[in-house]
Amino acid sequence: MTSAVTMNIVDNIAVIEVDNPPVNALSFAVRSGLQSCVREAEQHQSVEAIVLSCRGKTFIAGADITEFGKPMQPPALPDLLADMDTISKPIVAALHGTALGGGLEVALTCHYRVALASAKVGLPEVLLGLLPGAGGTQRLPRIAGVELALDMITSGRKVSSTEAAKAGLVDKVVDGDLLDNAIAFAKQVVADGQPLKRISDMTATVSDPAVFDEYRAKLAKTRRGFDAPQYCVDVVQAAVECDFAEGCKKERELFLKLMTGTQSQAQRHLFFAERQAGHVVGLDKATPTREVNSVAIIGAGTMGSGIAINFLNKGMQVTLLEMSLEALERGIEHIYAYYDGQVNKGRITQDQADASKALLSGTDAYAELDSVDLVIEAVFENMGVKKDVFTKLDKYCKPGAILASNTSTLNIDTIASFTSRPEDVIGLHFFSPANIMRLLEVVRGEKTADDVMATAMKLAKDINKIGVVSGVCDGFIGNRMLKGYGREAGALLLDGVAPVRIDKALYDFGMAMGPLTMGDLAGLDVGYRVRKERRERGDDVPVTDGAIADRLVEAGRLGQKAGKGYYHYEAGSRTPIPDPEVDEIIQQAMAALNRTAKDISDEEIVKRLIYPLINEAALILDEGIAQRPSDIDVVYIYGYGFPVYRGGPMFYADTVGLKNIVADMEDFKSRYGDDWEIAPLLKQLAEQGRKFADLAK
Ligand code: T1G
Repeated sequence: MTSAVTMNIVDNIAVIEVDNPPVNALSFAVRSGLQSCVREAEQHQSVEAIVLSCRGKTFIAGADITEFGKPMQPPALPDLLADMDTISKPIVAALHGTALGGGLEVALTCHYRVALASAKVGLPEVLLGLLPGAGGTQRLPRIAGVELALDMITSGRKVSSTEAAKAGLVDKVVDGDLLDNAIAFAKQVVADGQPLKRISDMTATVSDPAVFDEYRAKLAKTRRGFDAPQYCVDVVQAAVECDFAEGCKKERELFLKLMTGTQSQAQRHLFFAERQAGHVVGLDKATPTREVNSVAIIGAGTMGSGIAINFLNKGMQVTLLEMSLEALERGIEHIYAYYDGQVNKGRITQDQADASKALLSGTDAYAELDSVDLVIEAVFENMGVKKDVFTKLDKYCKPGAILASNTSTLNIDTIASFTSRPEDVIGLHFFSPANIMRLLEVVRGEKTADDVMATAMKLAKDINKIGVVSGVCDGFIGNRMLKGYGREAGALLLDGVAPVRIDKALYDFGMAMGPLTMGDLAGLDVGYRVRKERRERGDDVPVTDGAIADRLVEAGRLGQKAGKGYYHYEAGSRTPIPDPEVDEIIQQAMAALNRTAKDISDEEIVKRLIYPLINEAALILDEGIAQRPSDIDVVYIYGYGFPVYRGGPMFYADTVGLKNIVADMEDFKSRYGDDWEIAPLLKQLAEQGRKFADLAK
């Protein structure tokens, strides 16, 4: 027994209880405590059966991820479970909360499972770049069938106790007191005197062995570049083709291979990075938050209506304000169409859709916003328009209302200065589509109040976003870093590298899509207007900046929305098709700028796009715009399609080695000029042989 695991004997039933907050992870103390308690119960004459339960909010939620990468103190989980598998007395697991990973593997080693109706079970190891490493890949197919096992293990999804019961994974679903029900179940098992239901004695069968290769082909598309999902299929197949011991050996071999690989280290880094992002440096965790039950969105365009859906989904009153009644109607129709689509896809019921729609109202009168708790402005990216909006908000909104801007680049402090309450002003930068993308940049103005920050970070969690704190600068974190990425894509075009080669190199690196396809998706006219405005106000914008993109826009090639941009798009299709007209435009631009084609490798293409992200991030960290390197990883994973299995730009930089990056950048500087000026922090860390991870806080 240890403090984390205790045992009491009640009416000849040994009740073993795990108490290791916050999620009863299988730390060394829990593993050793479980081993000693189960052995003691086996030896104890009066004990007829064992119930395994947990205190707190959940049954065991998995191995203790903080122990990964460190020497494993015995008993390792597979050894503990092998021990439990020899117990001759019935063991009943009492499941509540989320029995996940090693927690479900412990439960599967028990002979029976009793679960609260609200409980969920799952094997999410694949989301950490791993596979279940303690018999889960061998037991789950045996008890629940190969198809469900493949689904759960390759997706990592949680399954409700009701669905689990249907599959035979759970023996009884109960309401009311879980422990009482589990003890009663154990007593009944003793009374029935049936042979123990040991899963390792069962066999796993599959009706059509082709299912494995079908899964491999599907995962090669949906989980492109990830190793773990493919290995998950291999070990489930082993559960069918091998005996239990052999299958466990195969599982162990592949588990250790993944555990020591970069992909899992990257995904475990992101697991903690997402959670760390929620901690605001310098903000007391006890900072009170303001009540937010009603929200107004200014602007009923694509962003405004997408933002509105986030809050409607949380059951909040949403008022959509738009000066043009026609645009207001369009915005409301867009939102209604979203909910109708969700019903048609079977994701929500008609009643749920109607309830969400009922929370939505529209107006063109600012005076009607006098009682809302939060306003989010999502109007045209022009400071004059913002000034008009925030002046009115300051006039009509109640004291204490939070006034947020969804601006993607404009200065939040300037926007705050249009009001008499700059402490209530904050940036909430959503990413399009705003109801789908999980990233939310929370831009802290110079005068933004602590409780407004705390409220915004809590709100992000409430609407299932990942809030990342950003300071005030042009482009905040993500878009500011994107500038160098886009600049180099343009430079490579002027070096005679074809659009399709640039995009393929970055797609093969793991980006969701290449930079030029992304430009066509976002619309080339956005950047065109920004460069035009900057040139008109006399900013120094190099002629090479947008040299190709501007010519494309002037030729009416605005991107996907125009059916053509860097690529041609057939009507109704998003598939980019190389277009000779674009090649012609590139040739003209090269001639006009006296540029000649260069022989550039795919490796250099990737470095010339990814290293500017890393370099700009170093400047962003140095200026205190981002709180920590891992926050920048979260921004790029959740906002820009950076490959998850590379952990984000900063984690990736550490795996490449900062010294190597600086050396390449010095070479690029000698060949391509001052755009390759190396950020002082990057140079300093490289010289000191340090990593970005050393800056974590
Ligand atoms: N190990 C260590 N710490 C963990 C943890 C874990 N498995 N899970 C959560 N935490 C910490 C988390 O970092 C946070 O800390 C706090 O608990 C609350 O988490 C052999 C190898 C269970 C659904 O992948 O999915 O078993 O920030 O904010 O929103 O086959 O945590 O407060 O300091 O997420 O209520 C498999 C991971 C492991 C489950 C609860 N298990 N956890 O969500 O709280 S690998 C998992 C979750 C494994 C075996 C293999 C969620 C949750 P802090 P939280 P939540």
